[in-house]
Order: sequence, then C-alpha cells, then structure tokens
Amino acid sequence: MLIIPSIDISKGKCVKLIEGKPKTGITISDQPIEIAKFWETQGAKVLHVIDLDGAFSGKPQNIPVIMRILNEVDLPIEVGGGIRKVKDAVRLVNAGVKWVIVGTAILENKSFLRELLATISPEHVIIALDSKKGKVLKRGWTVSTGFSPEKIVEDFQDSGVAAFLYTDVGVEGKLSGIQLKAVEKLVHSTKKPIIYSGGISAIRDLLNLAKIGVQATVIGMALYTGKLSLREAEEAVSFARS
Ligand code: AMZ
Repeated sequence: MLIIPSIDISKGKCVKLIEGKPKTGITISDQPIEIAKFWETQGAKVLHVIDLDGAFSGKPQNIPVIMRILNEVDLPIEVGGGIRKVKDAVRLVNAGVKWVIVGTAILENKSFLRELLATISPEHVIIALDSKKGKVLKRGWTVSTGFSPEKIVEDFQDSGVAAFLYTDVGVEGKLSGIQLKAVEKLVHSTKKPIIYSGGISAIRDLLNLAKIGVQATVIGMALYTGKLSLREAEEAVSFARS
C-alpha cells in the first residue's frame, strides 16, 4: 500500500483543517514548496496536493504554488480542489500533474467526465468521494449529494479512471482512527483501486487498510503532528505485504 503525504494549500500556505472547515486546524508552513521537498527527501513516492481555496470557491486559486511544486519536486503529484472546468484539468495535466482529482464537477454535471476524457487519458483522473455518514459531499464538503459512495463508483467505474479517492470527512484531521467497515464495503463494491484518506493516527490503521485491499492512503495530520513518520508508515506496510 502506497503512503501519500498530503499538502493542503490555503492562501499560499500549507495547512491542515479539521473536518475540512475553514479557520480550523493548524498552519504547518507558509512555504508549501519546502514541505513538498521535505517529503521528497523523506522518501515519498507520490504527493497529494489540494487547493482548498479552489475547493471552496469553485475555481483553482493556488496554481502558482502547484506549478512551483511541479518544477521543484521530482515526484508524481495528484492535485484536486476547484477543478470544475475541463480546461483547468487539461492545463494541470499538460503542466505535468500526474492525476487530477475531481469531485464536484463530476457530481454536478453529467457530461463533465465525458468531455474531460475527450481531451485527457482516464489514467490521469481520480474521482473524489468525500463522504460523511454514508453520503458523498460536494462544494468544499458543504453540500450533500444524497448519494452513497458505492452509487457514484457504480456510475463511473467503467470510465477507465485511475482510482477513486474516498475521504471520510467526519474524521478528517481529528487523529481519531478510521471507520473501517465503511471503507471495506466500498473496496468490495469495485475492482477499481481505492485510495483512502481521513483520520489515520496509528500504524494499526494502516495495517487494517492494507488488509482489506486499499491501494494507497493519504496521511496529513498524523505526519504533521509527529504521531507517525513517513518512514515508519512505509516500513509497516511493506512488512504487511510480505
Ligand atoms: O477540506 C475541504 N473542505 C475540502 C477538500 N479537502 N473540500 C474539498 N476537498 C478536496 C477533496 C477532493 O480531493 O477531498 O478537494 C477535492 C475535490 O474538489 P472539487 O472542487 O472537485 O469538489
């Protein structure tokens, strides 16, 4: 299982919110590029970069920071938050972003994915399933779609997208552990790779996720508060595999 450090950007700074609510959480650094470089030195294989202002406002707001990470860090990155226009996704992929993470646009516009895949390969697309109490949210986690993550997966799993990113919004940033049963249900509903995010606080969480077949997991707060180190997390899951 791949361990992916998260870099959430708001107003040019690297932050971690609690349950994705503005003005909560901690500011990690006003130099997100340095944070990205740090994870590279620590052996990260992939970075997860979210434009929080983009997710809240509906259009990308931190593109210069993302471009600098692309230029200065030699790792594949996945980028999400506010990618609601095909041209914004295409621009990011053309600039070297390996995967664009798209949530709201796909949930609100039936033709968005088809239009997107007319221009970029589905291998560059990850669909976000930001879920709370079994329902997928959109628009910066402020509006419920009323649909279960399994329903969204069913609708889009044949599109060829690279993966689904399941975020448990209710535990995000809280270091409270994970709701494994819900993740397991989702993993079993599809053959597509599931990336998990939210509430990871201990090696035990990682081992449980690996055991149920999660392909990758995004970790934020636990890494930034020192509860876990990237190296120990990677070591634990590599033992779990062998
Ligand atoms: O923290 C939040 N409120 C938040 C967040 N981290 N809102 C959205 N996002 C992330 C999702 C997904 O990766 O987890 O932004 C992406 C989806 O953005 P959009 O604009 O496509 O719905």
